[in-house]
Amino acid sequence: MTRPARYSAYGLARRGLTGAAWPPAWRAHELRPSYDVVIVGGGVHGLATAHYLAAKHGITNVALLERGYLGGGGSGRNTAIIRSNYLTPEGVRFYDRSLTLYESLAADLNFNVMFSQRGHLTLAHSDSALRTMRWRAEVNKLQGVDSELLDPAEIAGLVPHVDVSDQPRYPIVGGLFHPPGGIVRHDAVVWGYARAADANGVHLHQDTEVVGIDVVDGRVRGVRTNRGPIAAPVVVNCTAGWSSLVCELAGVEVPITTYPLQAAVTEPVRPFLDTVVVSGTLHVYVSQTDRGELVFGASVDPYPSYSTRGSLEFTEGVATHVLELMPALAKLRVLRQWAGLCDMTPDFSPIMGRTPVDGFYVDIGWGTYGFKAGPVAGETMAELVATGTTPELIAAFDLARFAEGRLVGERGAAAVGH
Ligand code: PYC
Repeated sequence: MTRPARYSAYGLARRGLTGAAWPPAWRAHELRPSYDVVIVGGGVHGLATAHYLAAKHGITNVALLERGYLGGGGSGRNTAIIRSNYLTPEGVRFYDRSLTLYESLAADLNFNVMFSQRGHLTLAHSDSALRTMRWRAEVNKLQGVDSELLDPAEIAGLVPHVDVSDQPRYPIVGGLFHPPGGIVRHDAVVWGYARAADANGVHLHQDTEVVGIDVVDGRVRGVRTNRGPIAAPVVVNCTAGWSSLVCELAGVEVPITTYPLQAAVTEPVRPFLDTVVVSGTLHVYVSQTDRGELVFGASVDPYPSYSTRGSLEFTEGVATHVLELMPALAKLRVLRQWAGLCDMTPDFSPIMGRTPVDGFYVDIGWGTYGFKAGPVAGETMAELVATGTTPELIAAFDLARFAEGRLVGERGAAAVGH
C-alpha cells in the first residue's frame, strides 16, 4: 500500500513537535447516485471487503454504508480472540488463513493492530470434552495448525493461577493448547482497514442506514438509504446482528437467530496471564489485555434478543465461573460490561457467497466467531465480487447447504457454545 504523505515519518515528527492537528483517518463524502459495489455494514468484515476490493482488485468505486459509526457493532463488542483451532477441516483452513492475514496485518495496513500471539488454551473438565479436543487436535494437525493436548500438570506450568487441583466442582482433566492463538486490538483493526480503504478511494459513509434494497427480475439494482437512493449492480451484506433483517429487505430468507453475547472488563492489574484461557464447561473465557485489564466472556444469552445492555445475572455468573478457575482473582473489580449481537446459524458456521438474488451477496451468520474471521472474509468476498468465482475457502459456507443437507457442524469448537 502507498503511504499518503500525511502518514510519513516527517509528518509524524512535524505533528509531534508543533502540535499541528492530526488529519482524519478517513473522509466524509456526499453520496454518489451510483457505485459499482455497495457494502452494507461498517465493521471489520465490510471494511476488509472494501479494502481488498480496492487494494487487490482495483475496484474503488465502492460505497460502504454504516448506520452508526465504523466498528460500533460486533467489531467493537467482542473479546478480540484470534485462533484457528476449529473442528471441521473447512473451518480450520478458513480461520487459519485469517490468522495468517492477522500476522502481517500491521505491516500490510501500516497500522499497529497489536496482535499478540500468546497462545490459546481450552480446558476440559470431562472425558467427553477431552475426546472432542483430541479430535480437534488431530484435525488441526492434519491441516498444519499447531494444537496439542496438555495434561493438568502441563496446564499448571503454563497458567499457574488456574486451579488444577481436585477441589473445584469440575476438576480440570486436560486441555487443548493452540500456540498461534491470541488477542488483537479490535478498534485498531477497524481503523487500519478504514484508513487503507479510504486512501484507495472507497467512500465510507457513516450514519447511513439502508432502509430498502431494490430487486427487479431477480437482480439487485441498488439500495435506498436515509440519505437517498444508490444504484448498484452489486450489494454485499456484511452486517452482524441485523443480518437477517437486511436480507429480508432483498427478499432473501436466512436461517439465523440473533442472541446477545455479554462480556466484561476489570480494572487493570500487573500482567500475570499471557495465555487466553477458555472453559466450555464453565462457559467462560479470560484474557489479559496489554493495558492489564482482564476481559471475561461467556456464552450467548439463553434467549434471542436485539438488546445490547448488560445484565447483573451475567456479571454474577461470569464472576462465579472465573473464580472457580482462578480463585486468586477474588478481589478484582469489574469496571464495565457490554453486549454484542450474535447471528447464530444451525451449524455454528457462517453463510457466505451468492444468494437467490443475482448481485446480492452475503457475509453473515457470524455467531460468536466473526471478529477473528474479518480478514479472510474480506479477502474471499472481495475475490468473489471481483472475479465472479467462489473461492474454494468459502465454498462450504454457501446458503444452499441448509436446503441440501450439507451442514458444516462447528459447534464443538465454537467458543464456549458446546
Ligand atoms: O470463538 O474464540 C471464540 C470466541 C471467543 C469469544 C467468543 N467467541
